Amino acid sequence: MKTQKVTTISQFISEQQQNFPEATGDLSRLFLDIILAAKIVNRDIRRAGLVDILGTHGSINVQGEEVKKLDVIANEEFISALSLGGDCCAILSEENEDIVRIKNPHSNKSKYIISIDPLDGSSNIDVNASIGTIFSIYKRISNVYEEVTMDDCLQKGENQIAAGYIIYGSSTMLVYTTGNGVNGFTLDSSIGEFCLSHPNIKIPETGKIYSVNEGNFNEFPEGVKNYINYCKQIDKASKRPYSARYIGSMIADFHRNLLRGGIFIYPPTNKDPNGKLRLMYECNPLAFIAEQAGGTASTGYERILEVLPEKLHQRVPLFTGSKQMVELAVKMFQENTIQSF
Ligand code: AHM
Ligand code: MG
Repeated sequence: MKTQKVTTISQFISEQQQNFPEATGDLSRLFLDIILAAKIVNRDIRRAGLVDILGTHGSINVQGEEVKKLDVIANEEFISALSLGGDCCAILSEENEDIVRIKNPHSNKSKYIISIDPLDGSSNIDVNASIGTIFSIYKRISNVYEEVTMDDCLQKGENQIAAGYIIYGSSTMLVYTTGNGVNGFTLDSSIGEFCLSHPNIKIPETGKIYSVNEGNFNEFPEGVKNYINYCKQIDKASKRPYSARYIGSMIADFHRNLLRGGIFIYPPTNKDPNGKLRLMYECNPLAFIAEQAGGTASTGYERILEVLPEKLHQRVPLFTGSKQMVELAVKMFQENTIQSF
C-alpha cells in the first residue's frame, strides 16, 4: 500500500520557524491559538442547522448592520482563544467598536496585535453557503507592557507580519502567508488537523472570472461599468466573455479566483464612495495574500497595502486578483470615460 506523507499545519509552522533561529516562537504560538479558534468555529458552523444558532442576534454591529448569532459566537470564540492563549496584546475585530486590549501577565509582554473579521459573508450563514474568517497580524510600535495605542493599531497593510483566512466551504481550509509565499491547509476532520493541501499557491496572471455585485451596476463609476462591459464582450482571442461569479461572501469569491484566476471588485458606488469593505479586517489581509501569490490589490488609486488607515473601521474600494485583470480594471477605472462596447 502506498503511504502519503502528510504535513500538518503545526509541523509546517515549526519547520518554518527553524529557518529563523532568532525566532522566539511567539508567532507560532499565536498561530496555534488562531487554529484552535478556527476549529471551534468550524465545529459550530457545521452544526449550525442542528442547534439554535442560526438567524439574527437582534443587535446591530458598529457598521450599523444586523448581527447574526454565528457572528457573535465566532467573535467571542476568537477573542476567547486569543486572550486565553496570551500571545497577542490586542485584538481589533470587525464586531467590536474599540481596540480589545488583552490584559494578563503573558499578553502584556506580547508584541503582536491581531485584526480579525471573525465571520465574513454573514448574509450567507442562513443559506448554507461558504463563509470565512479573515485575520492579520501586526507588531506593535510602542514598547511591550505599555498600553496599546491607536498608532500601534492603525498601521499600513505593508507592515503585516502574517495574514490569512479560513474558508468554511465544502471543506474547511486555512490559507495564510507570512510574507514568504502562500500555503493552503485543508482540515481533515477525522484527525482534527489542518493538512498541507495547496503548497505555494500562485494566482494565474489572468483568468476568466469576474466577481462584482452587478446589481449595483447603475451606481458604479463609468470606468467600472466599462470594465464590466469589457468582461462581457465577445472576443475569442482574449477568451471573452468572462464568467460572472459572485456569491456575496468575499472569502469564497477571493479563494476561487486565487486558485483559478480572476478579479474581485468592490468599487465605490454613488451611495458608498468608499465601497463597503473594511481596510483593516478584509482588504489588507487579502491584499497581502494576493500579492504573495503573484496577484495584486488596489483601491483604484493606490496599492491597498500602502493606505495609511485613519480609523479602525475604515472602508476602501477594492480591486484584487490576477495581475493583468486588476491592472486593466484600474486603468479603465482611472480613465472613467463613457465608452460603448
Ligand atoms: P460582512 O463582513 O458583513 O459579511 O460583509 C462583507 C461581505 C463580503 O464578504 C462580500 O463580498 C460583501 O459583503 C457583499 O456585499 P454586497 O451584498 O453589497 O455585494
Ligand atoms: Mg466581513
